[in-house]
Amino acid sequence: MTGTSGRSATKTVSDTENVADLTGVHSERNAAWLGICLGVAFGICFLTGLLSHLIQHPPGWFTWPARPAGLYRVTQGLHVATGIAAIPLLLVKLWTVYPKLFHWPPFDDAVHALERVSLLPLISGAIFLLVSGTQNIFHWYPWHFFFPVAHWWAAWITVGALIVHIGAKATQARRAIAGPAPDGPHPQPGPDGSLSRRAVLRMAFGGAGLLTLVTLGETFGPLRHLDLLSPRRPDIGPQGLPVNRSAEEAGIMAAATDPAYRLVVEGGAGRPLSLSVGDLRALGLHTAVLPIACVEGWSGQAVWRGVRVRDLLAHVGRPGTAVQVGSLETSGIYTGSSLTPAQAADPDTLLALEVNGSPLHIQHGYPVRLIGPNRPGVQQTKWVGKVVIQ
Ligand SMILES: Nc1nc2c(c(=O)[nH]1)N[C@H]1C(S)=C(S)[C@@H](COP(=O)(O)O)O[C@H]1N2
Ligand SMILES: [Mo]
Repeated sequence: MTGTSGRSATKTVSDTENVADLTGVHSERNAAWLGICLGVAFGICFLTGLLSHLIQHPPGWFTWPARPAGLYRVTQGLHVATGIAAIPLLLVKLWTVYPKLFHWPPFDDAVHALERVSLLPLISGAIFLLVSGTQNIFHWYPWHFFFPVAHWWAAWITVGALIVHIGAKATQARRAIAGPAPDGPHPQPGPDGSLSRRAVLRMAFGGAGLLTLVTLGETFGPLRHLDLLSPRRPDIGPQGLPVNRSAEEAGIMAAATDPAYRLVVEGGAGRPLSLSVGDLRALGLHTAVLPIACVEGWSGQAVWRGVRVRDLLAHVGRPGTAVQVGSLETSGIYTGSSLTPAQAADPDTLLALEVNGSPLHIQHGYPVRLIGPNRPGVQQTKWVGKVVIQ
């Protein structure tokens, strides 16, 4: 942070501690603005991620409503979009402040020491979250840890360190952005050709904007033709929907295409039932327009047609209860999901037999898949083999 201030040629290193360095590549004014934007991005990312975790692992006090139908699509879309936008912001912020990391002496007092130590979990945690999140979107797992657990704990560590950092830097940041820009409305490059303060900011926000533009189409329909970087486009795949996990990978091919397929319904008022697809159709089909919203941030809307779960519950004499749904896929982490009483009672929660006007493609869960409003994609169980009434 030396030598870039236009204040005085005789300025010394210790001098800069008191007077904010406001111009040039390492400007404190930039550091403050980037910090504020990163704080907002990480804040949204943290809260939406926490929400997604609670929905998938609900503690006793938490219930996630079935409505509005597209809410999870929005919160998880925001989670991934803010994470992606944070990548260029973080890179430029680190570039802006890195000379400070070599500041000597390393700290002035105990509070300053705490602030400096908290940079380690802050920077490494933030990098880990953005890298592992991006890898997860691309299904690239070069590591040997379980992504959701590692991402979850890293988020708490990073946010803890971020709170310490904000507490320590708030006053300095406020001072750095107060008043008009010190380098005027048209800042020039430095005498050595280095970028102006404004050019550095443009690079950060331009990068964030561009990355958002070429990935947000994975969930936001009007931008789908610009969706160049994200791995899924919401309208590409069999029956106009993307496929994350194929029938071959799930190992259900034989069971799902067996003409003797029966849906087993346990826990009703009478004996367990065994329903053919024809028996299911006889219960009456209903149509619902619902998105599949994956934790990875992509989502796709479709017209589903199937038996209402609540009609099935009424049929077996157990209306208003919670339901567990099991897949023909019996190993791994996608073997089923549960419905709260409110979700099971929703008129749009279906055991779907058709999508977009034809019977389900094997890749979309033939012969029966669960689809319901406001559920994470991972809970929209494909190849349903069993319904257990709780
Ligand atoms: N049985 C089973 N159901 C499943 C999955 C799976 O792997 N196996 N994937 C889930 C996930 S993560 C999502 S996002 C949705 C949509 O995935 P798809 O595009 O593979 O259909 O289905 C869900 N249902
Ligand atoms: Mo998913």
